[in-house]
Amino acid sequence: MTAQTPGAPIVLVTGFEPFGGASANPSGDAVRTLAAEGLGGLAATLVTAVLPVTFAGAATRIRELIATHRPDIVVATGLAGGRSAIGVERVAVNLLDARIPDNAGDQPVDLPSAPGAPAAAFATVPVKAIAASVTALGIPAEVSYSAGTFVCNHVFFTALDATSPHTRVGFVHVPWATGQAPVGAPELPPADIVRALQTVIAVAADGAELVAPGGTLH
Ligand code: PCA
Repeated sequence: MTAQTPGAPIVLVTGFEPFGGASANPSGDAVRTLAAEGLGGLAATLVTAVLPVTFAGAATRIRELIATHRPDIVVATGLAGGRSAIGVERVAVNLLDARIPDNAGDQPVDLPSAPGAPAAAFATVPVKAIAASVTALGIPAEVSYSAGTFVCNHVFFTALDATSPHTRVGFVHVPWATGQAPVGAPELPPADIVRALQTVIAVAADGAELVAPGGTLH
């Protein structure tokens, strides 16, 4: 879906369909809500898509979306079931190593995401500023240093590979939404996930990074 605002940045936001036997994926749900409700006042041309959880299909689709819409900002999102905080991914690796089959039954092992490309690439959105702004809303958020080696990482790496360095590209993993999580797994209210994504996009559009110590010790 596309909502036009002439002269404003073009923002591509993607989520995913359910996978791994689950009946819901909060990332796809949040992206559908964003398409319906907008970006909370940010002037932008919003393009949204819910991607299939297939290595081949998702990568093809994100390349097509980027070629068609030439976005200034790409924020791809996916579910990280088991995490309790919004995870602002800093690193995409050029590696497919699937612990479970994708929704097409493919299970690539130790293959590149983009043959010939470097081993890894960094997000080009201000990850520390994004995590701080989401945290300031009272929603748990952190910079994450691994988007895994499944379809989310593949889409993240592909989006970085398919765009020029001027494009701001980020990936955000979200926890289960309330009522969806397996027993004992952390959840966030769906409205918080949507609000967090609106903030991610606003801070990505602003572009300024926070200069502050971060990282992890292990
Ligand atoms: N999460 C998976 C794939 C789709 C999704 O929402 C991942 O983290 O790779």
